[in-house]
Amino acid sequence: MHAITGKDDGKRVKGKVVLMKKNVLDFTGIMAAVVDDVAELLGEKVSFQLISSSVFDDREGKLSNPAYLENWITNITPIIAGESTFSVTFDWDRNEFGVPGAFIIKNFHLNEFFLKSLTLEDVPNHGKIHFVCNSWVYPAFRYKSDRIFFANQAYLPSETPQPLRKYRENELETLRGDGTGKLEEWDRVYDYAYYNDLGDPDKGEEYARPVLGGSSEYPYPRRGRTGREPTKTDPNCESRIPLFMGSDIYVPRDERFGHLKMSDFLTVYLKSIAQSFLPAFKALFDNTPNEFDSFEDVLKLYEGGVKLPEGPLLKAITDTIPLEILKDVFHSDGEGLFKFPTPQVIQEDKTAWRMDEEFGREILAGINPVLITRLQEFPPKSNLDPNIYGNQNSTITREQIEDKLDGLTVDEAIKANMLFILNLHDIIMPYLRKINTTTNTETYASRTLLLLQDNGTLKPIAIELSLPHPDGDQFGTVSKVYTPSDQGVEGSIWQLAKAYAVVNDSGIHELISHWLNTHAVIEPFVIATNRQLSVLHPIHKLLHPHFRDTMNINALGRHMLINSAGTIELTFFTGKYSMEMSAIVYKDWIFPEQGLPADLIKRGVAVEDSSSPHGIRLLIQDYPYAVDGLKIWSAIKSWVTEYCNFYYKSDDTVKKDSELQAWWKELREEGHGDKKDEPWWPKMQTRQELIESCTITIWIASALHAAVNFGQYPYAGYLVNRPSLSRMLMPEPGSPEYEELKTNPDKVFLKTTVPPLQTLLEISVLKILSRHGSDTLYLGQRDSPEWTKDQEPLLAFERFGKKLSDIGNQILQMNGDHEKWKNRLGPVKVPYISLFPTSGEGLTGKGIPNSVSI
Ligand SMILES: *[C@@H]1O[C@H](CO)[C@@H](O)[C@H](O)[C@H]1NC(C)=O
Ligand SMILES: *[C@@H]1O[C@H](CO)[C@@H](O)[C@H](O)[C@H]1NC(C)=O
Ligand SMILES: *[C@@H]1O[C@H](CO)[C@@H](O)[C@H](O)[C@H]1NC(C)=O
Ligand SMILES: CC(=O)N[C@H]1CO[C@H](CO)[C@@H](O)[C@@H]1O
Ligand SMILES: [Fe+2]
Repeated sequence: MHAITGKDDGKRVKGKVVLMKKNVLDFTGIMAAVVDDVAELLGEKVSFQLISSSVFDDREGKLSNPAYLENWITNITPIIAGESTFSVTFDWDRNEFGVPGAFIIKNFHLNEFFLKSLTLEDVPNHGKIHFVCNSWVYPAFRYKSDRIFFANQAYLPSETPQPLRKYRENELETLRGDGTGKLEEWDRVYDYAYYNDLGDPDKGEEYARPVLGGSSEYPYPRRGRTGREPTKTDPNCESRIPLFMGSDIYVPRDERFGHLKMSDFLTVYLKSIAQSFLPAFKALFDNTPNEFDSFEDVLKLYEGGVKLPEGPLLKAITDTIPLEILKDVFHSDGEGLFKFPTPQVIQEDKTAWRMDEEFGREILAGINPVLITRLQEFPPKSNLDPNIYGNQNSTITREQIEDKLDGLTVDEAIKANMLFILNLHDIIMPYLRKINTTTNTETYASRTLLLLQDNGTLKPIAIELSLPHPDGDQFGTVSKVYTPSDQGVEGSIWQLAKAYAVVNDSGIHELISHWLNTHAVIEPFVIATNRQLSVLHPIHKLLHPHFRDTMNINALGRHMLINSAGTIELTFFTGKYSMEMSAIVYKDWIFPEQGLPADLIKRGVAVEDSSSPHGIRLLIQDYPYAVDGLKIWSAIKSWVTEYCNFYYKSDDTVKKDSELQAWWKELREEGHGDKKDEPWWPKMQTRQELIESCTITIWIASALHAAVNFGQYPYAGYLVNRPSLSRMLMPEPGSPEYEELKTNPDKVFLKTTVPPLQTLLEISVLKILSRHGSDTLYLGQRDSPEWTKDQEPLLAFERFGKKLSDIGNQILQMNGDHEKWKNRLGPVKVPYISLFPTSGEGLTGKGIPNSVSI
């Protein structure tokens, strides 16, 4: 018995344990209620042993006797539903044991539970000690080494108290694993693998996909290793597990979505779409004509809804998907009617998306505002190898555009920094022949020229659509240039030209700006950080919130979205070449250029200028993504600077930090191993390099991802505005479609760009991927106020939060000043809030979560 007297006898330490019961999501997708009664954890079911940070026992810190969960404290109102607090009392004679720095926990119960924290209220001569845990603790027999948690005091490796050093090293070894075997649910191993799990060659050759990563042909960032066995057909490919078992894909246990409602549902949402809706949607279009006839037809998806036909498929949906989800995702009545929320882009005005001004604005403030570059020579040239691709330079002539330059010549407009280009030609052209001949999409490579007008808006002045030459690549392109028109057939052709340019932009957005440049490139950072930086390491503490749920969403993405015949292949013009093309683009990925200032300068839309607030001056002043982004970037950078300077007083400390050096080496040589020989990697020899590298990492995981993710439904939920594939080429005079353009241009537009089945599929997925969960943490927030013990970093973090909230206010203020900032609202009247720092739950179009988690 641990009878506690009111008086401290110096031989006992009382603690509070917060843990959460296990919720499970069963395979039919129904949220099962709580499995465990927490009272079952009482009575020697869970043991705790403190480890001294100041007194040795042999070579390691001295260990206390086991203590067990005592009474379950029910008079504390839990912060989060499901949390339970227990007391625990340790025999701890301060003279004999000194100060606790870690503890070992053993779970002798049958089930795992989620351990949140242990707090020792009053350690004699020391005071409170807090252990942030946030980890699933499985029954002890599942582990090869004891589960250990450390107090929230950060230490550089060389400053770690001697008694904790061995524990620190052992824990990292556990997390690294031994590189062999199939990894299981309870495992915590972080390891690397190639993207060899996208295809399913055992199912047939058409489902095989090349291995991405590990070759110079298809370089790629690494993903987390699962250790699943190879396929029968191809020993280099990993076998896939059945689609419905998405929640069984291995990720290190604590990388799995937490236990709260929204996050758990994600798996079910995606699974429902892949497994149940797709067949049902297909059935729907077997019964009805296979095209939308008019824009009103499309609008019905949001207004009246679509009715799925009665039958086994509908029954399968209603039987397997909980009504709560059907209602939540599809506003379904549970009887076959599905309705989508009206995307913001058509909430105020149903036709404004067609205006040239809105087309230009979305290049600066839409969902892919990261590609526009300044035109610095005319005609635009190609960087493709002329020995292979012939002449790929643009065919746009001065004569075609000079009447649109407000009286300037082309050279004068270039000199005045007024010409810009959305140049997707080089990315797409090498794939175009394959796409056109082996997928059922047909499209062009595109260049869009834009003029910056006096009032700060961009006007598209020419769109060049190019195809590979029919006689062979070496003959270059067959290109055609379209210029604006709002009259008759020419006007309809111009609308189509814009749509083709958007099709290109949509594919590049999803595969490059979104998947590759945020989701995929960040995963190696998650893995390397967990393998090489101890939880005690200050840089681990800095970066960890920015990795939350990333491995899990990426694993789900590989399982259900970017896999062969998955949603992305079905809905984007790139078809089965989607991921392969992103590997080609990764060849040009340069880590230091992912930081916003460097990116803007590289694209020529900003120049260095020490007199400007962020050290650079924008050449398009009203560029909402860049204006808000630079503020966020600077806030992150000051925060990271203050934090790093607290722990690293000199460059020498950076050089001599053994974990930091091992981390950076592994990140370059393993995680981004196909880029290990690139000269541009920061060498991690100075504080400056550390600060810049951490700032870029946090920027990618938070703001960059938010800027390209949460506007997806608001803008592309009305797929007519952001079509992602095209099924036929531009109508030529004399063709039946050209005649139809004269009488029914909208029908031709829809036939060209928006197939109903894929549309339903895509907007369902976009809706899911654009929403925030109820437990999302935004930039400037942490899950525990006691994430570190160090006061100065805590104060700096508070300043960071304050700065972000000021930035939010500035964003709202600028959005209100329509006269001055014409690109923030635009004809569609959707304010630019993609980089507004916080958000509530749901489809808000704003908010910067800490991490790539959806
Ligand atoms: C494309 O344009 C560049 C720059 O004007 C020129 O150097 C190059 O020779 C052109 N390429 C071909 C194949 O004509
Ligand atoms: C968009 O890009 C794809 C592939 O990268 C290309 O095949 C397609 O032709 C492009 N579409 C347009 C309209 O430019
Ligand atoms: C910006 O200026 C152009 C050219 O004068 C004009 O056509 C356009 O309507 C203006 N846009 C706004 C939002 O005022
Ligand atoms: C414009 C173009 O290149 N179209 C070609 C696309 O592929 C089909 C099938 O090979 C050809 O017939 C088209 O000429
Ligand atoms: Fe995302």
